[in-house]
Amino acid sequence: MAQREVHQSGWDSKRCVILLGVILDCIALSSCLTVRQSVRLRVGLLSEMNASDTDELWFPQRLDHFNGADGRVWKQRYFINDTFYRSGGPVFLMIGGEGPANPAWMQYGTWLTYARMLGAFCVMLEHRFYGRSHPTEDLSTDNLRYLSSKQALADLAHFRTVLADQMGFAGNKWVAFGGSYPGSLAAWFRLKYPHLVHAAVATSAPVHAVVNFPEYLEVVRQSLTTHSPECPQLVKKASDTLFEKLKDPKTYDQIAKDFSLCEKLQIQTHMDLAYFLETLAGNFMDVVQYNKDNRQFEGAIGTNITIKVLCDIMSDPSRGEPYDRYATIVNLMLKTFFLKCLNVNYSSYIKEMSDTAWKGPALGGGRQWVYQTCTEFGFYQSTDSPNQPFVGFPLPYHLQQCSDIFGASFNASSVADAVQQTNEYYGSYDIRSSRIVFPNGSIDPWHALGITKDISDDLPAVFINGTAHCANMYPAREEDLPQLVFARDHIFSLLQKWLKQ
Ligand SMILES: *[C@@H]1O[C@H](CO)[C@@H](O)[C@H](O)[C@H]1NC(C)=O
Ligand SMILES: *[C@@H]1O[C@H](CO)[C@@H](O)[C@H](O)[C@H]1NC(C)=O
Ligand SMILES: *[C@@H]1O[C@H](CO)[C@@H](O)[C@H](O)[C@H]1NC(C)=O
Ligand SMILES: *[C@@H]1O[C@H](CO)[C@@H](O)[C@H](O)[C@H]1NC(C)=O
Ligand SMILES: *[C@@H]1O[C@H](CO)[C@@H](O)[C@H](O)[C@H]1NC(C)=O
Ligand SMILES: *[C@@H]1O[C@H](CO)[C@@H](O)[C@H](O)[C@H]1NC(C)=O
Ligand SMILES: CC(=O)N[C@H]1CO[C@H](CO)[C@@H](O)[C@@H]1O
Repeated sequence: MAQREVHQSGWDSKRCVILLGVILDCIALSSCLTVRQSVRLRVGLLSEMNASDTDELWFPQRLDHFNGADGRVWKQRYFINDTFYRSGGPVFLMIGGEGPANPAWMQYGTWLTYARMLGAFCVMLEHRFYGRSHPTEDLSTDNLRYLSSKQALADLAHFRTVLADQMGFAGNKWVAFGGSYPGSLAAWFRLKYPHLVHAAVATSAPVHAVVNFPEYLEVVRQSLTTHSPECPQLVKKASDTLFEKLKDPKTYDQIAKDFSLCEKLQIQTHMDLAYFLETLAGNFMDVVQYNKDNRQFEGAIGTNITIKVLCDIMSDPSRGEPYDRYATIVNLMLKTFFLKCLNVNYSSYIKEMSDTAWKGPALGGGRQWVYQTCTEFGFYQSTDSPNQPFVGFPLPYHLQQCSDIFGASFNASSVADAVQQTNEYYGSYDIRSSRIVFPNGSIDPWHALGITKDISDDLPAVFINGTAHCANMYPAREEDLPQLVFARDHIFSLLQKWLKQ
């Protein structure tokens, strides 16, 4: 969910070739942080530049699974690792999400530990429209009609069926894995295609679609209090002070200097204002969402910036007023991500998001993911709750982006209808299935839309006190919290039990 990040406009850098995006995904690769509106999506380029030792393979898929008269096909990317496979063992299917599928997951990650112990064959399928899986010649709004979770599940079903035939895995038990949006897909794959998948591990999965998601920032506040009760209060003071200053254009030159903006600050519309404020809040959103996650193997940078680092700065009186400390954090993030300056130009953001070329900013998946939020999920992380420290990016700001990027027919009412339809189709929290486990981390803002209580013995939640987004999927390390170690072991014992059923 995730997704934050990225955006070329937000962060001007040579290193961050991609950007723009929102973050959600746990298995995409993040090479730099950016900031975005709705959801945070993880994006990465390193996977494109350094595709690792795992070979790319290609699978033919139909463009439209729901129209038998449309015979158009395209090629979907996937990866396999058969190192641990023992005859008759299970097949583990890692589901790709809203960013390029990162082949590093074919070599690292807790699922491979499980695979070693259970003799599993491992395969990862990239999500249509992300990474190198290009169903259409470009990303025009018209072509994006073939981008949806339903089509993605149908891709998985067809892939699973054909691969099972070709490789002799029809009698083996298949297990779906995914984190964040792909975690939801893992649960939904089991739900909608129970004959094809025996069990699922749906990590940090937001199963409830919702237009307005103010709870995200409430959890950010709560997670900052794990440092100290003052931390979110100081953040609030800083963002309130900035908001006041922004009422007077005479302050703009100083603000541009304090926050190392790339251009003169110009606030002509409420969208410009909201975009600037959201970009700054995004630092906190990203850091909280991935706090201490063991992501270096993916090529992630800045993983040493944690809640503690940000809150230590916010609480340090030697760094001036809270407003100055807030600016210090922006400068720290710029330095960490090798960026010269902060770009907060809303029009240039919209321009990038409107680029329909595969080679453009869309490489990271930002345009595609925003399309999915506008047509399926919402998930808009607004400041509409009073119980959170940020100000200035309410729901209408997020909805306006759907129209600004995709056209006037993508508006508040179409998004509301789409979100309702998603919940009708998948059942939201009311999942009727079996053998799905739902791990959730208390620090992760996405848990607010996840399954956090056992639905039944066969649909258990696994609560991990003190961890962030998808922590249980990353490789184990020495300093892991005992409850994280326990959660990994517990998920393993569930898999062991379910594979005997
Ligand atoms: C991938 O990156 C690693 C470390 O950054 C480097 O050692 C390796 O040579 C790169 N591989 C390719 C194929 O570029
Ligand atoms: C499969 O995983 C093992 C264990 O991490 C790794 O050593 C091996 O290189 C991987 N193979 C491929 C083809 O990715
Ligand atoms: C994070 O790591 C980078 C690279 O190792 C280092 O330059 C930087 O000082 C570290 N930042 C913090 C806050 O620890
Ligand atoms: C913002 O970007 C737009 C389009 O890229 C450009 O025309 C405009 O001059 C920029 N605004 C500022 C303040 O630089
Ligand atoms: C919103 O979009 C729908 C089509 O998606 C259209 O029928 C409706 O008129 C639009 N509403 C407004 C206020 O533009
Ligand atoms: C989570 O851990 C914190 C601190 O370690 C503790 O205060 C809190 O009670 C725990 N919460 C739950 C639900 O176990
Ligand atoms: C933060 C949060 O919502 N955690 C929940 C995760 O799931 C467990 C059930 O296993 C709940 O008790 C937690 O409250």
